[in-house]
Amino acid sequence: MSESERDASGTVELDAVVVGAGFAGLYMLHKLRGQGRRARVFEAGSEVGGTWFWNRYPGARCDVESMDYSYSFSEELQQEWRWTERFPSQPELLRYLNHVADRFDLRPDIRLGTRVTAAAFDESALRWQVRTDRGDQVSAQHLILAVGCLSAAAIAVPDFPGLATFGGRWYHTCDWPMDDVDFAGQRVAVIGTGSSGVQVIPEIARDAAHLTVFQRTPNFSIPARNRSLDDEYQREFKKRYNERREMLRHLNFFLGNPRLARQTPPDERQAEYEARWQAGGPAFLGAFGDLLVDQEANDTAADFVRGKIREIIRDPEVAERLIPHGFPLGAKRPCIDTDYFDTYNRDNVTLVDVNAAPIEEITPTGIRTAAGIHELDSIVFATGFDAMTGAILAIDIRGRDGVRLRDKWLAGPRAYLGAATAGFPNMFIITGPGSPSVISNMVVSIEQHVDWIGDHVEYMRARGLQTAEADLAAEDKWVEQVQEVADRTLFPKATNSWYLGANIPGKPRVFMPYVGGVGPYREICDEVAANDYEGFSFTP
Ligand code: N01
Repeated sequence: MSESERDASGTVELDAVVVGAGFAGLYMLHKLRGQGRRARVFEAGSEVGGTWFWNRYPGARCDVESMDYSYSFSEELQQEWRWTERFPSQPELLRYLNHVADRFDLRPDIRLGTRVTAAAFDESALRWQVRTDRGDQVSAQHLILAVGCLSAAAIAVPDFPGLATFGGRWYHTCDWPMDDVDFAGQRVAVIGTGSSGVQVIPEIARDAAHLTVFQRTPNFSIPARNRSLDDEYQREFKKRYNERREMLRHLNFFLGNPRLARQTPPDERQAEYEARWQAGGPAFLGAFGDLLVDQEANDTAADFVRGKIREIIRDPEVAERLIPHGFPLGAKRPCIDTDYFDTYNRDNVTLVDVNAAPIEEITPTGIRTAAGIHELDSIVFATGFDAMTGAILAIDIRGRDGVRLRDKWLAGPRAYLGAATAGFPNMFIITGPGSPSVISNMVVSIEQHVDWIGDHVEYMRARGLQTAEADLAAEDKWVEQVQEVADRTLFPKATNSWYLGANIPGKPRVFMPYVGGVGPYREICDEVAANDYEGFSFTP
């Protein structure tokens, strides 16, 4: 930090502190710089990239297509960058984000390897006082949380007795070592069959002597049908890039295909599912407009996928154990895989249903379930995250009257538009709980939030306003609206999903994302802005 930015006490004075240097933090910094603001990003990782820095497990790949899962804010960037595959791998995404950091010269304002530990709103100065684990003391008008919804700061490792005694090595998919891990010749366990488990399982099965998968809830998974992207495809795509981006920005989640499954003759419905299964990817869920709002419609798609699982897996008993039941397709985040179900046809793979044989303890040499012991050399936890709130609450954030955010959110997160919370002036959350976030293309939602927050900050600067604070009434109304919209869908029917915080023992069960679609959400945010940020109070 330059000396000119420090006051007499050694505190650095800034316009904004941004926490996190993933997709959200990098663009937020670029935006603030463009507005002439002095901003610093603090990032706990030793490189930029956020989720794409930490999740370096074998097979880590995004399930949104590369051409769409990328920034649209720079025409030059989107024209220049060349993606190599339909679904981008973690290394490619990390290269992309490093390129963005260099191309826009962002690095001078990013402090890597530095974790923000505390932030307190100083009511006399009307500024945030921010502290890091490396002793930084920073004072900023705005605190912008770009910590991500599924963050390394909030990984979930179940509290199995005996883990500390395990003599082999253990890993979490989101805290993977920087060096390659060699499982050759090893007996390996993977616990968890969500998106991370579904990606890592086929990779480890290929390398290990034996893989045992510990499954609690079988998941729906659609084949990715990943492929390389040729130049011709990209040239054509890029000719209409802006049209495509505009369409993505205004997407209504439930209007992917206006046809309704319930009104479509069964043979045509099957043909539609088959075509989408063959095409691969998350577009399967857009097959019909009623799949996420009508249980009977959903059953037709879910049954189709169940049929596919039975077709792929040779052992009918194993197939039955892998078939999801009890929640609608798409209500828990569906997985997109490469060779996932096929992996269970291998001789070196065993599936353990932990509902039938619960894990009792981890011993020095393996995992003991109610049915016996599994001797192991390595254990991989693909057990997910304290999603959407964990990384925010890992920071000791105190607002007006010293109120801790952790206390305010004790019964679940509350944020106006999912972006600001009453009692915490000038604090913004990029893709926070109550915004479309994880039920959308994250990059589209990040860009929308960053632009909206940037405009909000600029609005305040232009009028000489010191603070902006979400009104409690506006916040309460929004939280209610998020719930109402969710209740019109099948999402809350998956009562054990991380969308509800159900994977974390003791976490309040509140449906966190806004599922009304990024288009309608954008309109609401734009209207709030056009009405002088209705729902916010300002101090001059
Ligand atoms: O985590 P998860 P994830 N004993 O919470 C199981 C994104 N993502 O890291 O379902 C036994 O989905 C748990 O079981 P259950 C994406 O948004 C994207 O896989 O709670 N098992 C579940 O099977 C995704 O949704 C990509 O009953 C236990 C698994 O662990 C999100 O990240 C790739 C257990 C956790 O699944 C999270 O995915 C990867 C216990 N005590 C991630 N505790 C792509 O873009 C938990 N489990 C492709």
